[in-house]
Order: sequence, then C-alpha cells, then structure tokens
Amino acid sequence: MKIAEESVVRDLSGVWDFAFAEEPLEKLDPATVSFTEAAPVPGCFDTLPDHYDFRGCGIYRKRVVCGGKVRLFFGGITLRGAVWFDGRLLGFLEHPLTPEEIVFDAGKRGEHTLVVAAENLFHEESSSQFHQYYDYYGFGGICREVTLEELPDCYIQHISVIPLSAETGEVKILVSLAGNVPEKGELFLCFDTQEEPERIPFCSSRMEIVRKVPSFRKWEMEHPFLHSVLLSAGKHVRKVSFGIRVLSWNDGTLRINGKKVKLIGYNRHDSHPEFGYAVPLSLAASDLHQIQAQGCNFIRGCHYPQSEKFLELCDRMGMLVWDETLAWGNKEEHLADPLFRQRQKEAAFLMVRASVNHPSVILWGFLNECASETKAGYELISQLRQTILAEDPSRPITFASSRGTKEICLDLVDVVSFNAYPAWYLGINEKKPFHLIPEVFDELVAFAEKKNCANKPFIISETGVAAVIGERNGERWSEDYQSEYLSRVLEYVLENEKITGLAVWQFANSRTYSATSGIIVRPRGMNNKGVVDEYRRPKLAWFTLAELLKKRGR
Ligand code: ADA
Repeated sequence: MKIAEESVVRDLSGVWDFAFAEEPLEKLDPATVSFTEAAPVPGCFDTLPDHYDFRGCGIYRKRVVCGGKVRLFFGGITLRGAVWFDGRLLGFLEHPLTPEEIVFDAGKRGEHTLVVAAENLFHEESSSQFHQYYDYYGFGGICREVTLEELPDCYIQHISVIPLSAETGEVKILVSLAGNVPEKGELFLCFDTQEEPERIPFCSSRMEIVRKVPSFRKWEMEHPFLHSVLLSAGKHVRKVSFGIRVLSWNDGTLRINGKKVKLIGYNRHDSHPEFGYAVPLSLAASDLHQIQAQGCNFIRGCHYPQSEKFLELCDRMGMLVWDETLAWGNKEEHLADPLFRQRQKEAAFLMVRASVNHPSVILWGFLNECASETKAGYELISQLRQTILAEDPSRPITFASSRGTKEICLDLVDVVSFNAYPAWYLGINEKKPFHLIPEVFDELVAFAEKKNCANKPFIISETGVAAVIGERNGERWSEDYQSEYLSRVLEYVLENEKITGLAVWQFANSRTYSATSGIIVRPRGMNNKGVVDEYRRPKLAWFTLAELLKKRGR
C-alpha cells in the first residue's frame, strides 16, 4: 500500500503589485491604496532605487486562487507586518525575520486578493522588537518566502522529530493535528527507508510516537545523511526531513554522536547591501561553501532566526548552526516589559517550531548582549529557557553575554557564551594590545568555572576588529591589524582545551548606520569587522585564517 503524495504548498514568490505609504500599519486601509508599482517577493523595498532608505510601509498585493481553510506561511517580514484577505484584516505579524503563519477561512474557492504590508518604521517603546540603535540595518519588506496551502477539515499542524539514539536510530515523533479533529482516527506513517506505511490509531490531537528508523544512517558533519518521514491524517499529507544525530554537552565539551567537536566559524548576518535581508539562496550557498572550504564548521546566525532554506543548505553540507531569536543589546526596561517578554517567548517558540527538524541546528540562543546582569534579565532568560525546553529538550541553550564577570545567568544556560573585544573596545591606549587575548578570555573561563560551569562547554561567541579593505598600515582599521589579531585568537582557541568554540565577528561586513549617539563609529554605515567585505571580497585575515586552519589539518 502506498500513501498519497504530499499536500500541495504553493510558493507565492514572484512579482507582486506594490505601493509605498508613509503611514504606520495601523493607519493603512488597503482599499484606498493605488498599486501603481511592482516589487519582488521576497525582497526589501528599501533597497530598491525608488524607495532607497525610505521608512514607512511597503504594501504588496497578489491575486490568489484558493478557498476553504487556508494556511499562509511567512518566512520572515521586517520590521512588522499586516495581512488582509479581500479587504479583511487577518492579523499583524509582530516578529521580524521570524517564521509565522495564519490559518483562516478563505470562503468560496475562486480568485481572492491578498495584501501584505511590511512596515520599517522604528518604534521606541520598550516592547518594540526592533530598535533603531541595533547594530544592524532595519531593512523593510517581505524578506523571505510566502506560501499558501489549502487545508482539509482536519490537518497536520506540526511534526517534530527528535532523535533519541544514534546507535539504534530511535526517534520521537511529535504530531499535532488541528481543525475538526475526529475523536478517533488513523494516521499513516512512512519513513523513507520503509516499504509499507504503518497505521497508527489516534484518539487525541497530540501524539507522541517512538520508532526506530529502519536501515538508518547517522547524520555526521562529514556524511550529513538526511532521512524523511511522511505522515498522513485523512486527506492531509506532510513530509519532513530530519537527521539522526544526538548531542551531548555535560562534560565541558560538545559532542555529536559521542564525538567531541571544536566549533570554529563565523557570525553571519543574513544581509547584503543590495538585497537587504532578502539574500538570494545562491549567495547564502556561496558563503557557506567558502566558509567550509576555509576549514570552518560553524555559523552563529546572528541576530535572528535563520531561514528554512539556509538551514536546509547547512543540513546538506554538514555545517553546524547556532540559531537565535531577534534581539540586540536589550536594556533592563525592555527585559522587564511584559509585552516585550511575551513577544520574545512567542519568537522563541516560533523559531524552534520552524527549525526543530534541522540537524544542522545544534544550539538555541536568544537576546544577544542583553542586560543579563539584572533581575529582569534573569527572569526573562529563565522563561525563554522553559519555552524552548518545552518544545525541544534535545539541544543545548545559550545566549551571547557581553556582561563579563558581572554576568548572573550562567546557571540558566547549557553552554556558556561570551562576546569580548580585547584589542578593539579594550586596550585603546595601546598600539597592539594583543596580550589581552589570553588575559580576557582566561578570566572569563575562570569566572565560568567559579560559577560552577566547568562542566558546560565554553564558546567565544564574538570577537573581532574592524578593517577597511585596502588599508595596510598595520594600525587599527587596517587589514594587517585584523589579520594578526584573528590569527592570534584562532591559535589561542585551537590550543585551549577549555574552549569549545569560536565564532569570529564576523564573516562579511554588514550594513548598519554610521553613527550611534552622534558619534561616528561605523564608517560607510557598515560594520567593518568582516573578514570579507560586504561584496565578499576577501581581506588579508581571510587568507591568514585559511592557511592556519589548513596547517592544523582542518
Ligand atoms: C556586539 C554585537 C554585534 C556587533 C559587535 C560590534 O558584540 O553583538 O552585533 O555590534 O558588537 O561590532 O561591536
């Protein structure tokens, strides 16, 4: 017996009708908008010549043929979104660059009008999820894919596959059904390595199924083998891919299928001056290939959830990823704000839900460099930990701290991660304060040990210095200074058993703003700490690190 093919999910990418308005989302009435332009989806409207750097709302319209119950999926909208169907407001999308979906009744099958507005205005109240001061540019648009699926009465809402054993191939499959779920029914399940599907009776909308994948192969960095499982409930059929790899992290190291790994790689913004956050998949693939060919195995996806397609590439290539919710340097008043908290928890839930089946994701993170030395920080971090654990207990949890020895949340993480910039923000009165590298990092390792974290892996989640391409005078801002600094950091990490990972800040220069509080800190409106520039032209450090990694057999 064969089970039916996967249900059709339509990708709505392409050219949409477009209009720009200065009003905020709440004031928009799509009925009064005249759509005189066209714009690409995915795309960021403020990278297009006619609307370059504009702040307001990009309003996108598409006619779609559908009916009945419909699921609209948005891979990532910035900075906020709203969705109308035939003029009816379906809801707001409040989580920038985070996968969100809306299920609604589309009425009679036929042609309908879908309008999606993406607003890139800054809101400075403490509940806001994207503040102007964040050190990455607030591009606006429908940055990632939009898909549409017509759903049957009872449908599969979510499937997560948690690998339990890399020895036996045992996995736990969590399935949730939604819509008009019958009191009793039957589910069909079929792994890619199975001939005949298995019938599984159900009497609830949530099921937990533990099975051994027949004739399984492990997912390993060198052999990233993927399995899939097809599930059908009535007329709805969904398939998900997953990998069989088990993580462990309780002896001060990180292990994949029992093997110790040293994480070496980069922070990478999924952004580009010409595309904003709508980075073409081929560019992402080229970045990953370069990084892997250099001898690295690790990407910290800073500072927002990574797209499904990016993670799929990483799954296939055997790259390891730290995935985190969108945030940056949030202050105590943000962390204490009930709405900010609620949205961060929703964002963590949405991120884990969307990406839980990607074997490449080996760490969940959130709240980069927040006020984690405060009580409000402690409370929110603890709540985020609970939110993530409830969805996925199989991966370690971390966040990048910039609070040094003032940090108070280390008991809430599985992996200790610190961002530190010796030789850039520190030692500014010295010409080459490279002696600070071991001093600063040894102190942080000792601090973590003192806080009873010796059994937790330790990661340098950011370190780097800026270099303006072409500048070769050996001083700060030059390629030589960056090259020397990063090669010393890399040697230090490779030599040091206590350090499990390094994510250099950063792979490519990324767009931000020139000034913070009126002081010019980011020449050209770029964060210039990339080892390649924003167009991926390598700086000296790129070659130095490649050589060093090669010499170390990586
Ligand atoms: C921080 C932050 C990064 C970037 C970096 C820098 O550590 O997490 O996003 O802003 O500093 O370049 O200063």
